Amino acid sequence: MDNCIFCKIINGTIPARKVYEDDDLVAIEDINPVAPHHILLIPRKHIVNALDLTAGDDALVGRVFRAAAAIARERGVDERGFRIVQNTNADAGQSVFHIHFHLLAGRHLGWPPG
Ligand code: DGP
Repeated sequence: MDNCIFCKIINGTIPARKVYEDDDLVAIEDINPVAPHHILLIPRKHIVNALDLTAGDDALVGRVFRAAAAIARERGVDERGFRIVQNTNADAGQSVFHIHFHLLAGRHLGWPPG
């Protein structure tokens, strides 16, 4: 997608601090972290948000969750806990319309979220 900031990060046009990548996804440090660990897991495929997922993406979403858990383990925040968040559309605060999953950890995360 020509005007997608995350497509540009994935193809290297825009720099980002990558913490993990494989054939299906890229994980980067969020530019505006709201927790001591704030990683964005971004599928390489340009999917807009949860409403744009198809049955063919089921395994991809599973990959994202397993990669997030691996990053949490690697950073030693697995025991204390972490949160995986996907915002879809305006009320949820989605600002980048290429699906991504926030991995948040390193502090107490309140519930319900804001
Ligand atoms: P959301 O509100 O769920 O759409 O989250 C978008 C996130 O993307 C937000 O936490 C800030 C982050 N972000 C936006 N632009 C960039 C960028 O150019 N680089 C990085 N690393 N993160 C970005």
